[in-house]
Amino acid sequence: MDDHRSRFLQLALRADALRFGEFTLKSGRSSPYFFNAGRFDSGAALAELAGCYADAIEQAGIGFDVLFGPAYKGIPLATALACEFARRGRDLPLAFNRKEAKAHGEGGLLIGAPLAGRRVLIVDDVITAGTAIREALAIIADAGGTAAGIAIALDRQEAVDPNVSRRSAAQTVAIEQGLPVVSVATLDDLLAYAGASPELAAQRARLLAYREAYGSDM
Ligand code: OMP
Repeated sequence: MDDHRSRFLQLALRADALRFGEFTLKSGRSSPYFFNAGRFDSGAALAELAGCYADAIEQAGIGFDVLFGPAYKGIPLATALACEFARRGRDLPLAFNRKEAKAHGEGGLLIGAPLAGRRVLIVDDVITAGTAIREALAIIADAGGTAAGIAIALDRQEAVDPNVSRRSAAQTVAIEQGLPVVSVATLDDLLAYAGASPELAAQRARLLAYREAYGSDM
């Protein structure tokens, strides 16, 4: 497993961002695990997380000009990543959106660097069915930007409708939009990690059953 993948999983478990139990997802599915990026709630945790994202993005070799963090969870992630790239010698423009348009002051839905005419890398937390990512793609198109790729921490590798196709939501977005989707880690990585970790041995069977029911075929 790539170093950034295991570093990320260790960090997520330590920060309690990755939890096991029974959780209802946005899709209505009942999941034995949940990833809550809000638990990366200190400067050190965000800096370490940003290092994992930056490694994954650099490994994928995506060309882009600006980082975009969709509200809300993408905002601190994209911001921390911009700081990490600057630390690595690359000062990138950064933008994010607000969920409700403001009629006063500077107005509008976008904050930060302009997206128009630029190749935009979306930075978000997790992909399940791909709904949040599609919303971000629409915001970028409306602002005159061109999406260059999507970077997420965790790809849950779920099929939108397993009875129709076992293609994951991330694969579907990648094919439909012709965009690279880079994840720091995937459910497969979590399963591999759990397989080698005695503390997670009990969780592995439930994760496997969930993947059997909803997982993609890749
Ligand atoms: P999709 O929009 O279905 O791709 O799901 C992504 C969103 O689901 C995230 O932005 C979260 O709001 C939420 N989510 C998590 O945060 N962590 C998970 O492990 C699973 C979900 C989810 O509801 O699927």
